[in-house]
Amino acid sequence: MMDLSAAKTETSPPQAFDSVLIANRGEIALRVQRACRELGLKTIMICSEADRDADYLRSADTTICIGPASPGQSYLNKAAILLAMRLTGAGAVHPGYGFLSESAAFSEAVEEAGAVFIGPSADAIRTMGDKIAAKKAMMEAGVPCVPGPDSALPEDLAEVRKIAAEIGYPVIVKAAGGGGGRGMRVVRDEASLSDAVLVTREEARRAFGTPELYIEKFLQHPRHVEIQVLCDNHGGAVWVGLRDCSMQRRHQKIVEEGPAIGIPPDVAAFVGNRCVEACRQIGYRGVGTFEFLYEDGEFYFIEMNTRLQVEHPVTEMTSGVDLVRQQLLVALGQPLDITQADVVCNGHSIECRINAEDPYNFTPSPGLITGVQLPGGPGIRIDTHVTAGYRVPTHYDSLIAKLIVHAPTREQAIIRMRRALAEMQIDGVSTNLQLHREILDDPAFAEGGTDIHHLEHWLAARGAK
Ligand code: MV4
Repeated sequence: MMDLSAAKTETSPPQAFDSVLIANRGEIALRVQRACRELGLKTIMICSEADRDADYLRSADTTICIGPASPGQSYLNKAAILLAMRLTGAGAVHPGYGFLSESAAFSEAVEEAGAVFIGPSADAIRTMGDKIAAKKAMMEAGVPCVPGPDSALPEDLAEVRKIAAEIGYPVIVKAAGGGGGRGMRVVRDEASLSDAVLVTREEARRAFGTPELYIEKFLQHPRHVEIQVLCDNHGGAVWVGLRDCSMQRRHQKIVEEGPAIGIPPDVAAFVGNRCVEACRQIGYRGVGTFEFLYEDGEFYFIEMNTRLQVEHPVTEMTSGVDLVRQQLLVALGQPLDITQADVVCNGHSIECRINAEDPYNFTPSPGLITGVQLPGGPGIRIDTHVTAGYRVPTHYDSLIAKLIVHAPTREQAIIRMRRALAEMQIDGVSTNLQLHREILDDPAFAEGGTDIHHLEHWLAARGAK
């Protein structure tokens, strides 16, 4: 068992804990549980009725079934999770990604119940959830943003026309409550502006409970490049390299890699340092990701994610920083034991998200996994909760494994990923393994630096064959 006395005396006394409730499922629940184990923290895993027989739950010290399969009644059910916390005496809650990971209300409820929410403050979550407030905070901190006002669009359409004309078409109208690709509309000319604003406003009102919109220059061929940050509760903050997540389909990332190639190190360092400065200004705590569009050598901030991300292993492989361990240490009140100078990224890492889905039409393929063959050898990491005999439930995301490789160069990482994908086999359900093999053989991917539209164009061409 870890000695928590240092954490207790160093910082605000109520922070220390010796058990963590993992409010998530699947591979990320297992990832968090592994980090807890290494720190001597007791683990409490919640599960739904659909997950209760899964093998990965047996690695926890305690498992508690909190409700039916439907996410609203289990992994999104705040009251049920708070009850599980109380019943098990959990000292902290790790939300993983998705589900309640970016719910300010949940983090507040956890803290009101006397436990530690492993993540940033409810205030920080709320600010970043409001995309206008987030942009305003970033502009104030000197983080480069997409051209456009850092305020809500006025109701008056003549005013809106003036703002759009100043930015220059094409523009994009986005909902303040949106994010991740939800609630946005591209506007190519003034003739389509007012309809686009009115429709997006109504959608926003319905979907996000607020009609607030903002407007930006629409960038036509950017890459999606993101910067990982890590902050403690004592003013310590570092950025931990860049990832390129441009290989996506319908806002679902398929392949991620780090570092983002072709970006001059001084430019990356400049933007990384602005992100760290922004974190200090807003009193950010824990891990976070600054999402940028990168076009013609320039960075443009779009959103900040206040959670641990699916693709965090890419950064762990290149930097050697265990981000989940760091999350736990920060939540325990410890100051970061690394400075920016200690963060040195080496080599290249690529992650393939292995989904149980049809490799051509992308529909989910739940069911019984009858066989699993995992690749191994140098530079291979697999984050998965599945084994032969595991049944992929119908109710959740289709991610069943993350295959991550690390090698000295990008070229070698690609060769290693091809080799690993050739070794890997999953039987019983359809997976996108074959899709990944084809992507890794795509000459444009091998060249690198493809934009956010490349994969969808490539898929359309593949489908036409
Ligand atoms: C944009 C954009 C172009 N210009 N904003 C989509 C998800 C959300 N995070 C923001 N998104 C975009 N915002 C401006 N001003 C293009 C996208 C976008 C995108 C961004 C990242 C990754 C994939 C994408 C796919 C389509 C559109």
